Amino acid sequence: MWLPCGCTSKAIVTSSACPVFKSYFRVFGRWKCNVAAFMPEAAGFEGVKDFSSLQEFSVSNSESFWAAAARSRLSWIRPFHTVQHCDLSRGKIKWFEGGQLNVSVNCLDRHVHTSPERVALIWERDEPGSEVKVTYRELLETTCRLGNLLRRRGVKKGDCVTIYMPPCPLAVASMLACARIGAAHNVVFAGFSAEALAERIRDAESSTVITVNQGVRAGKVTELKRTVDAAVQDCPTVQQVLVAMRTENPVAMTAKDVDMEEEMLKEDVVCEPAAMNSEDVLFLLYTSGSTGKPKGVVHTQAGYLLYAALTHRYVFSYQDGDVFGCVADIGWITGHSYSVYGPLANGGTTVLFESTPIYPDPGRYWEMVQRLKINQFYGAPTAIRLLLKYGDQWVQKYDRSTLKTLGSVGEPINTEAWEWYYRVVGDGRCPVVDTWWQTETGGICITPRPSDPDAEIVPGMAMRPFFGIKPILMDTKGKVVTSNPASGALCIAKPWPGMARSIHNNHQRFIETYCQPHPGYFFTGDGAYRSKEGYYQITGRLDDVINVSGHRIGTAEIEDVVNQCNAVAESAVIGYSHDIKGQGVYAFVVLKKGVDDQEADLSQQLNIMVSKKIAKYACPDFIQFVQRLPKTRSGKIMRRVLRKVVERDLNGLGDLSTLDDPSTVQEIIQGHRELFSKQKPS
Ligand code: 6R9
Repeated sequence: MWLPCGCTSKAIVTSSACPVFKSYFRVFGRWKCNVAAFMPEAAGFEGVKDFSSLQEFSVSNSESFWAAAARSRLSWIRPFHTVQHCDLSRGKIKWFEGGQLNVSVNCLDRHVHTSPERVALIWERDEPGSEVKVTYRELLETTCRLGNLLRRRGVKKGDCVTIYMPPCPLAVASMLACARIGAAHNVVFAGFSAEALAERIRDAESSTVITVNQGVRAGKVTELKRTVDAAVQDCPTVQQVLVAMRTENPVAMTAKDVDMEEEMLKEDVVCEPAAMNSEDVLFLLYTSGSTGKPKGVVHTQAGYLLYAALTHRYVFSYQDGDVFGCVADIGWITGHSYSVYGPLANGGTTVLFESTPIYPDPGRYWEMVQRLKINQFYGAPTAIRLLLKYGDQWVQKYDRSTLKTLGSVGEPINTEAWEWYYRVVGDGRCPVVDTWWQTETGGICITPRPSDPDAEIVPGMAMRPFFGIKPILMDTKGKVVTSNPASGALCIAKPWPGMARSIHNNHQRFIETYCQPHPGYFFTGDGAYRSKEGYYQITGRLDDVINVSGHRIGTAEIEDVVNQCNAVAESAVIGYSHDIKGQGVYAFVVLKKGVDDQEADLSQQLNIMVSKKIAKYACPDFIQFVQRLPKTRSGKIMRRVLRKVVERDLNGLGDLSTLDDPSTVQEIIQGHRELFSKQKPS
């Protein structure tokens, strides 16, 4: 399971094989002599002469490194007295204690002082060519009005506001308005169903929800407000729903609803920022784990913001004046860190992408790059694989000469997609950074850049740890593997400021999931391979989490829904390798005795249930009805066997002697063949 996937020396792009790295070297080569030009704080770090020694310093002198970065890159209301106070084995993580700051001031006010008319947001609306630019001054004013409105309507420091909106300036203003008044936010991806939304609102105990009347995506209108109405019925804590208008179509308003834009007009454009402690909660973001219940990952103020800002600047070589194009939805951590917090903390210009890669046609991204003059493009392998299939002409039609860095995130990027991204999209000019990280890590942890300007980049490998990150591999006996090459469970040996602090209302689950598997280390749940050069390649999850188009979903979450169907006795869901989505969802379903529903009807019913209770992306691509599931004598479903059947690796079925009844496997193999021959995945 930890095998390196296709990393051959043939695929390695070295500086000599590839002209981009030579030119990169020429442009940035000078900092080799002057590391302080690259990172001003480094002038005060003893013995730091080049990138490698800076990385080493950041790990071995992490307190000095992070203290210097926090002092120079954040604006503090009150300085911190303790850099870090952490004990990973007990799940205790505190950074910059004693310090007070306001995240919205760091993202807005300080830039308004220096360049109020600089563009903060470019809202790339679904309708191509209708982008809206928002300056720092405008974004601050909108945020203040909204902050005042929330305060007037009773939202207090420490409350948690749920935001159910597509990427748009008002969504960003909502996040920042919460930060301004000291409330936490809980952004829920606007593709989630009413039930999934309700579960997250309840767990976050929100009394306020912010939404829009309707969403618009790929030319289609979605009834977001109606979804909120349905969700709120099951959420006794909700007292008010603020509704903004994304389209001109009026929607039915209930007694709880507030016309957000109308009310904002009544508010002042100045809003006193709350002084927040470094370790107060900034936001919750729900993500999937290996149980059926999503986890509300907790991030706090100063450490998160600093880490998002530093990674944004250095991984992508972001320079002042650049236009940063992260196409992730704000409902995911990538949207939080690299559409909102990182770029805004750096005073950058960031794109909010509302559409899809193929709307109105497969040239959408590159037409946007040309029109908005995007300098850094950050997207997901699933989209790259999809676009690759449409052919190079959709890319070549457009001028991409502004591009300087291309980024990839969310799942492993296969060599073919990486090469296409590099050669066709980037014209062989732009470094491609395959960035590994998680909702829990807050920001990018393993990435080819920053590194020495002439350092090689290997396709499909995240490669090198970011500043302050010390990755290690654990073997199956729980011992740290020190040799290379090696495979193992990926852990991080030291705390860093951007890491999650807890799981909302369940700190014990935080400890059990991340701290206890390998005491003293942060356990990521991913497997990795380390090459003989010491480069990391992520090989996938080790737990029952699958990754569909870069979106995490727990197999247990899907099973929970499937099992709710009256006709279903039990089920087992696994991920399988999918050409475009990275992983697809494959469900094995055992029906109750005596059920005589048509399988096709049942499949459709199950798909509807999953999309209604979770989201469309979680729907099974294949549903195989089976008589029995392979189980051990103690009754545990052997998903390993099911995976091998679907991977057609019958030689790899392994030891079946612990199975209660090995003949089930033959039935399943036969059923799988039949299903594959008659059904195309949806
Ligand atoms: C940022 C984000 C995290 C999981 C992570 C891993 C997978 C993310 C990856 C990658 C291989 C990369 N993942 N980046 N796998 N190479 N460059 O995606 O957060 O939604 O929490 O997912 O995604 O399995 O553990 P999140």
